[in-house]
Amino acid sequence: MPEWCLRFGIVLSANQQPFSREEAALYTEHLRTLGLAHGIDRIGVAPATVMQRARETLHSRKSVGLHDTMQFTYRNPDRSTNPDAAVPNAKAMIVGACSYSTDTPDEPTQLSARVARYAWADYYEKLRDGLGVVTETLKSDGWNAQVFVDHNALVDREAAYLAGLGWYGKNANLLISGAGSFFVLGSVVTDAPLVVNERLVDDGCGACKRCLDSCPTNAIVEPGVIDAAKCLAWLVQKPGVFNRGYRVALADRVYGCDSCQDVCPPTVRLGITTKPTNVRAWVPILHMLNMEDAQLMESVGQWYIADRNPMWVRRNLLIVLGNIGSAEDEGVRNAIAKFCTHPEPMLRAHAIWSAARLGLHQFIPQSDEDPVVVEELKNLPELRVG
Ligand code: B12
Ligand code: SF4
Ligand code: SF4
Repeated sequence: MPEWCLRFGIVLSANQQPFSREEAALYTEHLRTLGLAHGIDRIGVAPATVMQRARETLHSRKSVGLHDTMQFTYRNPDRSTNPDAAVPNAKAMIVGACSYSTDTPDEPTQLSARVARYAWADYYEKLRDGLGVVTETLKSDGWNAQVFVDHNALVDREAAYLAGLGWYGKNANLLISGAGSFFVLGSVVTDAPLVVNERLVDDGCGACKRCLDSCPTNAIVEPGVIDAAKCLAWLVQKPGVFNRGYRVALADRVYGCDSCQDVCPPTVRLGITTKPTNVRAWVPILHMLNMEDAQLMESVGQWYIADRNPMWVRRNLLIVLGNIGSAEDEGVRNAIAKFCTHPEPMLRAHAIWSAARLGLHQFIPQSDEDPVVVEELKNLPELRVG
């Protein structure tokens, strides 16, 4: 029995139902305080009813193809919007937000590719740990509870919105009130009858539309609506040939994209920012291209890589090489030469694109037997200027 319960003379275990409203409010506050004390920056509580709007949005976006080939929460919208499917008789979702805003470290001197902020460190771990403490407390009081962080079984943003943590920005991210969008989100779904939020946060974007104007691929097709087929954050994760129309726009990004948040006034002005310790904002391109599979996968840690296949990381790095490498650099020339004759056609194809961008036509084969490479040879890009 927690000390504070004894203090209030309250017994709050699952076999002592029903709670009075006052008891539920005290217990809810206790859990919130616990989460905040364990590293979570913001906590709210949402009702665990079906998230109807998110369900309809998932279905409608899927029906017009805005999900491209993404699975995640789109795989089964009726499940990912139903907390009851996650925990039987669910009553509440305790939603946590952890900031991933960190001062930008100095730019490295070696040729490097950019990593999006949410992957500079494992911010999800901190959130999972904090929500884990809340879950263990609920369980030890006899309730059923389960953590969902970035999980296909639950839409995190809508849960956070319903918990009153913030509003949907035009860039589709959830902006935490007074702190912007550099936050990862997750929930504890529980059958404990907690006091849930009843006040949703009003839109805070107003007339601003900076994110729409700054998206390098015009992927924000309407305020709050992303066309995944154009969004670099998805294209770097999507398996297969990287859409030729967006390779130049990828610029130096190897994983994720921050453009629509880096320009967002509340996000850059109000974020809960910490000093950069143990963060990795860039990765060394040539060094990574020379790594063996196991070493490469270990070095990308928690990144989402389709089928955990290192080929997709190499593919992205090769495109970045074509965008920012120099033909004068011996290391760049060696990498392009090596990958233009690589046994894997997918990698040959992207190396050939980069070779053409850099004017290294001496490494481009005249012909190839693989259809993916043949297609690439038919569509060589112009020489990069600048
Ligand atoms: C699929 C997915 C993606 C996809 C698609 C993103 C998308 N916008 O749907 C891709 C791979 C592109 C992606 C990219 C990113 N993602 Co992502 N992604 C997810 C995932 C797995 C599911 C999201 C989902 O279900 N989308 C479905 C649609 C229906 O949701 P929605 O766009 O939010 O739709 C709502 C709004 O449109 C709103 N709405 C309705 N009407 C209106 C009207 C107006 C005017 C507005 C503004 C809004 C609005 O209601 C809709 C329903 O809820 C979640 C994790 C999870 N389990 O939830 C993480 C998640 C959403 N991603 C996250 C992050 C950090 C990112 C990136 C910032 C990473 C990066 N730097 O590269 C980018 C941001 C890109 C962007 N601008 O959205 C965080 C978001 C945190 C936050 N503060 O919002 C999440 C929650 C992961 C986590 N657990 O922290 N992601
Ligand atoms: S993540 Fe990048 S590509 Fe995707 S909507 Fe934002 S700015 Fe556009
Ligand atoms: S850039 Fe402006 S419009 Fe876009 S999410 Fe931020 S405040 Fe809203």
